[in-house]
Parts: sequence; structure tokens; C-alpha cells
Amino acid sequence: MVAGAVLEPGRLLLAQRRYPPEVAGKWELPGGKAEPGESPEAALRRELAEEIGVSVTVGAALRESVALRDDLMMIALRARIEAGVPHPAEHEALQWVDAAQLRAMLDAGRLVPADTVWVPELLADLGP
Ligand code: 9L3
Ligand code: MG
Repeated sequence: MVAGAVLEPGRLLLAQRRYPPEVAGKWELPGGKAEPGESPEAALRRELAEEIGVSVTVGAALRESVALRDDLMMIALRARIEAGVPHPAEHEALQWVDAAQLRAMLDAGRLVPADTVWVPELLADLGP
């Protein structure tokens, strides 16, 4: 699984999940599962095109990875929009957040639990 930290100076794109029920309504870094033989970078470019409607340049990975299940790891890669305007093709909504908003969403329990591990690194990227 690969998720995208879509960053612009001072802001990060979050996406609100529609399913499964335990995380419906919570906010995540958008992404999905790599297909057999697909690199994480290619999987992220495909998922962000499908889910958000943008083409991205993929950058460095976040340091932490998350075990979604015993047999399924999720990593996050930084990404920058090259073309397109983000649109929620599969999510309930999209939202750009700054560092203060991201921290507030973490504190309020509005992030998908698996994604909370990335918040410290994302806050460092976003700056004050
Ligand atoms: N998931 C958690 N955090 C994320 C992503 C992209 C996915 N940032 C979890 C939620 C779902 C599962 O992984 O239960 C499958 O995600 P998807 O393929 O439906 O996006
Ligand atoms: Mg997805």
C-alpha cells in the first residue's frame, strides 16, 4: 500500500474516506494498493490520478511505515502536483490543511488511525 503526502508550500492535501465503516468520515493521505510488478512510485501516480485527478511528481518517502495487517505494509511518499486540480473522485471530500489544522485534526481524532504515525514528519515539512 502506498499513500501520498501531497504537499505545497505550507499545506498538505487530505482526503475524507467513505469506507470501510470504521474509518468512514476520517481523513487520510490518499492512495491505494500497488498492482503486481508495479513500483510504489508508479502505484502512487496511478492512485492519485484515479482518486484525485492530478498528475504528480513523486519525491522522498516518509520515514515511518505502517503495518495495516500482518501481510500488508503501507508507506507514504511525498508528491507534488504537476497538472490538474484536485477533485474527490472516490473520496467524500478533499481539504488542504496547514500545520495548525493538521495538529487540530489529530487531536480531535479526525485522522485515519494508521496515518497518525506520519503527523510529526508532516508537521516538520509544513513548518510553523
Ligand atoms: N488506508 C489507510 N490509510 C491510508 C490509505 C490510502 C489506506 N492513507 C487503509 C484503509 C483501508 C485500506 O487501507 O482499510 C485500503 O485502502 P484503499 O485501497 O481503499 O484506499
Ligand atoms: Mg485509496
